[in-house]
Amino acid sequence: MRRDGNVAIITIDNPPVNALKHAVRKGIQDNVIAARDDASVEAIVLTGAGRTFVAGADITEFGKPPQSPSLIDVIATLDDVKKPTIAAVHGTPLGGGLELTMGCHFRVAAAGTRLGLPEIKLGLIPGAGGTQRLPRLIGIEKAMPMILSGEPIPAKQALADGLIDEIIEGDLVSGALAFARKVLAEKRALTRVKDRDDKLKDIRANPAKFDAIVADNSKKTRGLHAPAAAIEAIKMTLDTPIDEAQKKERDAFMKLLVGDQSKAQRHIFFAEREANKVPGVGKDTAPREIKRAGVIGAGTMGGGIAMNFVNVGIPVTIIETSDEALKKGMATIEKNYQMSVQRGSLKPEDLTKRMALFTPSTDLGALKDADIVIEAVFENMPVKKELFGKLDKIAKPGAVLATNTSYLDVDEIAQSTTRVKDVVGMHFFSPANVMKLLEIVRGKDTAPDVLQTAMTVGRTIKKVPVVVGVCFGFVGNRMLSARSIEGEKLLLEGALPQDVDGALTEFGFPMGPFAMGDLAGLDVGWRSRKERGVRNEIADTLAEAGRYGQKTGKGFYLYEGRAAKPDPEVEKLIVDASVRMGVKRRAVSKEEIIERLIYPMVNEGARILEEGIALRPGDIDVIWLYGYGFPAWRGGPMHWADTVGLKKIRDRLRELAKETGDKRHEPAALLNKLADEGGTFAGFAAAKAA
Ligand code: T1G
Repeated sequence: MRRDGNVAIITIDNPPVNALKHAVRKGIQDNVIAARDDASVEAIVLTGAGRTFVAGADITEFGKPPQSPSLIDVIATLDDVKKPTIAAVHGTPLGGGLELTMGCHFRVAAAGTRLGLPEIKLGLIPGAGGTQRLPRLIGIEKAMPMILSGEPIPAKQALADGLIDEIIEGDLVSGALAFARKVLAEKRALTRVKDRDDKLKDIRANPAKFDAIVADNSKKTRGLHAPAAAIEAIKMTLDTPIDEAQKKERDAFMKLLVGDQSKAQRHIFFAEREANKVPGVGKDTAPREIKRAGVIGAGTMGGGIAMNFVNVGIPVTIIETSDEALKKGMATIEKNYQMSVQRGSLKPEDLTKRMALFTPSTDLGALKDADIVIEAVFENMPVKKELFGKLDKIAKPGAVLATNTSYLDVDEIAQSTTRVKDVVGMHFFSPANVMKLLEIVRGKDTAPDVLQTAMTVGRTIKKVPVVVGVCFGFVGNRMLSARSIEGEKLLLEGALPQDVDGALTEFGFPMGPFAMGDLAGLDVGWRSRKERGVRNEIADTLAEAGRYGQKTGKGFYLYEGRAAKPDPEVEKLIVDASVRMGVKRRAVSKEEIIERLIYPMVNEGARILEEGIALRPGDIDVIWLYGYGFPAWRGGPMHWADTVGLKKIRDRLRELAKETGDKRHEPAALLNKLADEGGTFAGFAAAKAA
């Protein structure tokens, strides 16, 4: 704390994000009391040093014995200060940080500040008054979407909504001091947020409006506990005195805190940040400068990849083999942007600006100035090697050469150039302009600064980059094929597509494997299997019958528009296949379907860790969350396996291996070891990190 005349300035300084650990809470409490009781202090400014005001409670303290004062105590102390208190915020005041500001009479923010209550993303609800105070400041209609989405709002909107009182241009603390003196000079009323109800009057008179707001805001909450708890808490603003309501809010918060869902989502929070830490690629490894990108291929993947760069203002040279293919590719890109304009998520003038950043060409030579080139051509090794050979002669020295291959050997592709150090895999997921995951495939010769560049580019284009090693299918697709093989076997043994998909969507996936196959197109997998000389009896029989999925109106399902309906023809085809394959059909339970689909994935995940293809179990979890829709509230396959128990999974796999003779089910050595020791993947990760 320091003084500026009659104003006390309390500065929180706990890098990197001023998290509210115990010492910080105590420090605020002690200084607020000191300033409160000092008659020469006429106003108090609370602010934060470093890159942001308080970004929330200290998540690393969760689950540990509570230490006093709690955040609620600190806010209650602020509530009772009878002189103006002003929170001066910048960066990302989030969660408990925003709740702290709502203990003050006024809030001012630096331009560019983003304010929010993201607790829902951690499977929690605001636990220090946020569900009661935010509606009092901005009304329930504005507060509900903020709390249920967890998304922050910009300062301009916060000012318009009444969350903050002023935006400070220039130095924040000087602006806050000027604001404090204005309040003193104008003898402004010191209304505590907890006493505000002007924004609640209307809805208290028409409580039915509450349900309408809930209906508007509670989509995509299937299986989640926190959204319902948040709605219940916000509802108390209609009729429950705030002190009582805050107690109930806290109880609901504590109940979620000890629940599996929040533990899983907190695991993912830290796993995502751990994934940025790659051995041999330190903070001192500078990325190469990327001012212009090149993309080879303007098909579904190439077009989506190129859009990512243009969306963040990086110009792209996009190459196709013919004018016709180029025109088709560019038309698809423009159509995608027009859909965004129609949805209102893109301004028409921005569409024009983005399209202007593309340089379409059929001349590979046009890539000579690109700082990074990403190849997204047909998934065929000879084609890729020939292309990288040509690229090697065209690309400028220091250009990063990346392949978007989904399965193939990045080292072998690199060998077709004279600059193996500059070659890396950048595996995007379809639709590439939407899916957040980016598997960065580290070749045996890939230079550390090339890896750093690929990761930095990944974050710049708003992806979640995860570094993996070279093997067939890398991490995600390798585990996916373990699941797909089981899916096919379950159909032969007695399940139907809707049974398997139903079990996985109930488990929390947005879509099951067979509906996903129909969306991606059954012909894609069929052609690639034919090339590799392998066969999926049922999927290939469907494709041979011209049933490619949604694009032909029938696949595993019959499609009326986008609605999938079970098709008796498919059931007959599956039963015939069982007879043909000599498999006696039987009833298959949901529990068995989940075990058969996910246990082999976990087993493959353990092998992937043994081989060092993935650095950490958490990396695998992040890959499955952002690439394959694994439910966040289950924390990813490896975290989920720990909640089930590795011994249970190992023992079931052993049984399966015995029953089926399928070697793939033989438990991985790491799984065996952890199961025998009563260990967990989390424990394995901690031991490795130590
Ligand atoms: N607690 C502990 N550590 C945190 C943290 C937090 N709240 N936030 C960030 N870190 C660490 C992070 O692990 C990383 O560590 C480093 O800070 C930089 O973070 C009662 C109970 C603020 C937008 O959910 O969203 O308040 O890896 O890499 O990209 O109602 O961090 O370097 O060792 O993410 O610039 C609510 C969480 C908590 C916000 C900055 N708050 N944080 O992003 O940096 S619940 C949140 C973020 C709560 C109350 C409840 C982001 C950020 P390391 P970073 P960034």
